[in-house]
Amino acid sequence: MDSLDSGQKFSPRQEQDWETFLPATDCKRLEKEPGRRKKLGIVVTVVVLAALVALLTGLLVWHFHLRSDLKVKRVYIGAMGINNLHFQPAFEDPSSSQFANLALLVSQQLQQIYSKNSVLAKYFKGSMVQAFSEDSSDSVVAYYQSEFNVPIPQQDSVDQAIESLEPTTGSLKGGKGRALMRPDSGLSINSVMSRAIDPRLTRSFLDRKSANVHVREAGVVQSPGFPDAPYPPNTYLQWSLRADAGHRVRLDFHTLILEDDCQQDFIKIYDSLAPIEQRTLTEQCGYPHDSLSFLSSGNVMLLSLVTSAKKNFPGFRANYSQVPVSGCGGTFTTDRGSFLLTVLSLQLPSTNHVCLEHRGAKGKVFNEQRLCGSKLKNTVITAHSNVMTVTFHSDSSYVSQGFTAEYEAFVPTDPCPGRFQCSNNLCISNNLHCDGWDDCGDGSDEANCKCEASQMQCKNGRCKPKFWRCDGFDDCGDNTDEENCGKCKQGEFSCRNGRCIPDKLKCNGKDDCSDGSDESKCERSVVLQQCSDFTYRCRNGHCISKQNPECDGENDCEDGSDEDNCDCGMRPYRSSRIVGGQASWEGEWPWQVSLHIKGTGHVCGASVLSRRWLLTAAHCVRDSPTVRYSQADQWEAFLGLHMQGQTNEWTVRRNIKRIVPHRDYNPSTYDNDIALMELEAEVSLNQYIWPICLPSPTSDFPAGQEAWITGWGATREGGFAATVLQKAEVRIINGTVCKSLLEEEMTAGMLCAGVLKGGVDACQGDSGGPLSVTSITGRVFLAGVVSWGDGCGRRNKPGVYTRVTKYRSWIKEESGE
Ligand code: 4AZ
Repeated sequence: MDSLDSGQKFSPRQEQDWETFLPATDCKRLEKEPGRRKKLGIVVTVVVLAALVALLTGLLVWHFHLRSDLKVKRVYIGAMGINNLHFQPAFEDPSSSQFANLALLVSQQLQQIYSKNSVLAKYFKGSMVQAFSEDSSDSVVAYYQSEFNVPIPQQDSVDQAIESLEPTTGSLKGGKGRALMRPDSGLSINSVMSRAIDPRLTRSFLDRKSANVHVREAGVVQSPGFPDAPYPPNTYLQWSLRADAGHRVRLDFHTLILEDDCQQDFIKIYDSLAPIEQRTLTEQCGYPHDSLSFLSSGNVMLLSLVTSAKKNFPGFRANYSQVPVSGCGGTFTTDRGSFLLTVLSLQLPSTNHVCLEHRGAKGKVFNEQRLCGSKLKNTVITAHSNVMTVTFHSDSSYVSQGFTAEYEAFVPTDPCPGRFQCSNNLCISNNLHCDGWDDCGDGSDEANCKCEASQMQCKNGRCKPKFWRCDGFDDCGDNTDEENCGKCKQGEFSCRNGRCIPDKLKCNGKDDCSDGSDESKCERSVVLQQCSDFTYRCRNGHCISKQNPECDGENDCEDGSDEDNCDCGMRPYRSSRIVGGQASWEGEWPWQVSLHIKGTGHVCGASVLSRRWLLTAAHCVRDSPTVRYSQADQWEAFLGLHMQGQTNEWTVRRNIKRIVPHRDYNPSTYDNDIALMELEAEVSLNQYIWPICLPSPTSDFPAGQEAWITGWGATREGGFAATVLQKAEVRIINGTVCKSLLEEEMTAGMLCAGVLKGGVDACQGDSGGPLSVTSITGRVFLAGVVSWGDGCGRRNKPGVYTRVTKYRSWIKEESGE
């Protein structure tokens, strides 16, 4: 109706336009005169305005791009190797006279270097020495910052000039003895490396602080406030870590929880005392779940933390220590062993490599293989004699974390005694051969397998359990387990009850299968003559053929009831533990609730169904000998929460008025593991608090469909709960497959989901929380409630969820939602 109204509003203007072309009387012309003058005035104003805008644009372009006198500050950070000075402890102390004297010499030296370059000489402003350290041969490395005032168009040429100061790789080969320059200052320089500083470190609003830490005594470094308060906003913190001479700095992260966006908050670790890009060991943000351990190549390391104004997280805690430099290289004569080399350059393919030489009896190299980059995992190099030499080359550019290798001697006639030999020469345990999983890394342990009676043979040679056939999931890897699944002939549709009907009868509005299954997964909606277990029932009692028609934006029922109550499952204004998961964005899961026992903290998850009702697991609200979990007054619910222990203006805490566990909940089988919680007072819905959609009883979540689990539960079996809300992607798993994998009883009220390879799962503390599935329209539906599992993240042990479709009418009866 609205659009028709607005159409009518336009008609009087049309009449007026027509009038101007009509022959008019004088009096009419006089009436029109003021209108024409007004029009002329508007035209003149528009032309003048356009001219002004063009002028302003031209001025701005000229100002920023063409005005050669407009200059910007450019800061370069660098390191200079001085090989005619021995390091003294006083050089560590910026207030000592030795530091000041040497800093002056270095500054003069830099000035002299820049003065010899016509571009740099013109724009150089000054240098400041920040620190000194010692290199492996006891001489000195100076870290400095040089500032230039550069006309905007000249920035690139200054960058190039700075980079051209560096000695080439070739000159470095001469090593310490080759001096780059011997200036008047008496310093002999064997290397200079400088680069423009990371612009995120030069933001003017950052509050800068630095600390010097000697790591001789092992200790802890952590972000301010950790773990009780979030780190401060708009800060740039630096920790300069020094070990004794002949030692390396080791840094092991215990916790790291930062904002996910590295443009805002991040840590950066350098193999240096200055933030030189090429010396970056790592940059991290968010909530990485790999273990983070770093080792310096020399006896210094720089750790920096940069934070933004918003979204401040708990931060980090890391343990530092020093480890003696073990002599590099050596000869291994044992049959088996491993060696480790850290902080080396494996990022530049052409100049950095690990080289494995294979020498014959007279030392002649007859096979050389170069490995570089980051794809060395599972690489096996085999020598055809009893000697192999590994050499490592690292140039002066980028650093990285290095490699670890295991070696093993073998009898050529039997390379993997008692074990299976993969095509890539890896030896694996015999029982991993033909177990259905790629353990070699190249699939060779699963190729050409002779399958057992209980297994099916995939076309690619793999064996998979027979009951995985036709479960809607590609288990073979080449989809052969999902081919020719119906027993019916080509051109026929296979009904759920096993009957075959011609394909063309599918979705014709008639129940040709006699179980409704030919009318249940249709794209178009047809009102059916009969309802079945698989068809959606509208409020008027009619059933329609479309699959999952609820809240998909189309009125499929004649009464429109499939589009009622659809203020759910959307992330309203989105901008932008779980085992094996990752941190969520704030507001990413606005239906996620944290249920706390008052005074104790987080116990279970739940989902927001409406302003008043939450849905959780019945096992969360069963009394234990010590806690009265079934009593509403023991609980408090946190909605709009992102990080445990840190509420903000959009977090809402509510007491619980009533708990309604399913009356048939069975604590020994976990059957009917579902409960409702009524809030004492309604909550307002907003960006951070929003209901999830409930699926209709006939909604289908087929095996293989992607789903998400979210929660603050343990991040590994037996581990600690997460602080930041975690998310992980899993898949719905076929019920038959699931029953065979789990020893306990599975009921019709349960649904399995997980990653059968293991490593991704819900865990203790996630119970009651959502298993959510996103529909094609982007709406999120609650497919399951986290219920139980055989441990967490174990291989072939999917998680078990309460199947919400089974309880749709129970929810309606108990809560009205
Ligand atoms: C629990 O204890 C729990 N791996 C929840 C889910 C799973 C295991 C344990 C599934 O709450």
